Amino acid sequence: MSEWWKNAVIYQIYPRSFMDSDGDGMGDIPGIEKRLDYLKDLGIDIIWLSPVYKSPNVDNGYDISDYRDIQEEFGTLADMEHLIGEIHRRGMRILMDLVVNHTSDQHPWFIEARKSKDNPKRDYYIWRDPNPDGSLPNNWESHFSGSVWQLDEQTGQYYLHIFSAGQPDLNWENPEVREEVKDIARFWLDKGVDGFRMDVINFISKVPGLPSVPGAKGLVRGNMFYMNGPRVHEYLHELNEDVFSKYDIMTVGETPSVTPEIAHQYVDADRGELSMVFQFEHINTDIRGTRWQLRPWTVKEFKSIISKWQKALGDKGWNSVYLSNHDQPRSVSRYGNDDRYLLESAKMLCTMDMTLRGTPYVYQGEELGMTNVRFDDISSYQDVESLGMYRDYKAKGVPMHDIMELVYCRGRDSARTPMQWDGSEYAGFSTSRPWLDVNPNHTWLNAEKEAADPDSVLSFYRSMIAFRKKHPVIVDGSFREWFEDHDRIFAYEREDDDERMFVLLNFSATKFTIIMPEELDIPSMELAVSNIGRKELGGNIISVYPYEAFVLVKRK
Ligand code: ISL
Repeated sequence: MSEWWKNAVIYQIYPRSFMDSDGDGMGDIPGIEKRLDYLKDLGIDIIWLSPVYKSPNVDNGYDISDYRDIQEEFGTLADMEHLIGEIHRRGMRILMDLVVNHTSDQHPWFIEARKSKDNPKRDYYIWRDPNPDGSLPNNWESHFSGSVWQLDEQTGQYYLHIFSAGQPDLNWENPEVREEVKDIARFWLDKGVDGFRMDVINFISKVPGLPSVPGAKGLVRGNMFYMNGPRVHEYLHELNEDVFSKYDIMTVGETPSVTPEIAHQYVDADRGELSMVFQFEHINTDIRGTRWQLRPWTVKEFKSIISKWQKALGDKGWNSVYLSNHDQPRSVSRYGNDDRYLLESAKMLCTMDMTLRGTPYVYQGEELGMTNVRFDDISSYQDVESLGMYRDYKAKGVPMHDIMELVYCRGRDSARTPMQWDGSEYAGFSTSRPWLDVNPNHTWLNAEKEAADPDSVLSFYRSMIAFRKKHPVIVDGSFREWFEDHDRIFAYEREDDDERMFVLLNFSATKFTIIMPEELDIPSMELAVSNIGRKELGGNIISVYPYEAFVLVKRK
């Protein structure tokens, strides 16, 4: 089967924030359809749609109550079928988000399951009696604050929810659950979708007995007992054998806590599991443990992780390349400079994404250089994770100023403010006030303005995506890092039989001079990309400007 996904550029749409077609302040499927030409024009090959299924929206669609139907606010199943057709008509492909570690507590399976201990659906979920002393079954902390256990009054047992109580975990040990998942996958594949992004797919196998984390005081993350668990590969292989391998599709697993060694087990072609995974190591370089525990970020650590993955999943396996998504702060605010060097740094990050080996993902608005938002009051925020932290930290007496800073720099709503199409009141996203307010900077940072400006971030993305497609060395070539010990620049060389490419990225607001090693033979190379409008490099001694990025090429 061809591996079309290796050459592709993928664009993630967060449907509620992309485009509203009916003026209710909520993005929808017909809205997406209206903007398909924008994506085609950008050079996008594949669209990944965050969940659009029926959902009570405890976690914005990541809590699904009907996998075979569409959330009313987003449209109908017929709208979705039409969208799939329109995407294909433009020569693009579509991935759906398959969220099957858990369902919504409003899913008919769970409604049945909680009715009685002997209900036929009971074993679709994970239930435990309280301990004899009345304490919780174990000490695991939910990702969204509090315990992972919720007491179900009717039957007197607890059910497991790694995320919110509205997201009970499915019991994958039950073969009926696995058959249900296969049926859901087939349902969408038969409608023509081209694959899946699989939500926290490495959480599906729990260590038997669900042991408490030893030696911990209070609640702690039980990661080691459910991430990359004992049967996860068996389950994924089964899914692949029975369903995925029968279609010409791609799959990308969301897998927090994987090392390259673990990732190989998910993605190597001979394993028959997934096409690629999202690893988290490079985006965890400014946090410890959970997203709310900050630590200083360094270029050195960040680039060493990226290099490690480039080398490890080069010839065998495959990388995904991404800096942001609907769960992460805006990339330019996090790794670039969203103030004085917004333009330069957004383009620098784009240069990296489009020249690394792996499939690059652009998260909606990243191609405009959209930034984090700072709303004054917590009431402007909607994210279940941020609000959980807010309640917990407030109760613990953390100063309000510190809590809000965490919301600003780490909260997920920064990535979820509506897409900035133009400078009008609701950013051209909607004709009425959106479900989450627009970022006030939409008056000057928006797609309409950028489309008309050859020097904009948007124009740069378009040209870099086209550049990537013209240079197969980016997809197939080897990767060699240069200036490993430099604490501001990330530099690397890509090479195949036809071409040699050198990329230099300045991750700082500092201007400095570097001397290029003779071995690189810089004077023989041609300047192909510059994010600051450079016309030439000069010789081997180069003045590097703040957040500068350039790419040099040489045909062999
Ligand atoms: O620990 C984390 C955040 O504190 C992350 O690892 C998080 O668990 C991970 O990003 C999972 O995200 C996915 O599943 C969630 C959903 O809320 C996210 O939007 C989704 O991307 C539960 O379905």
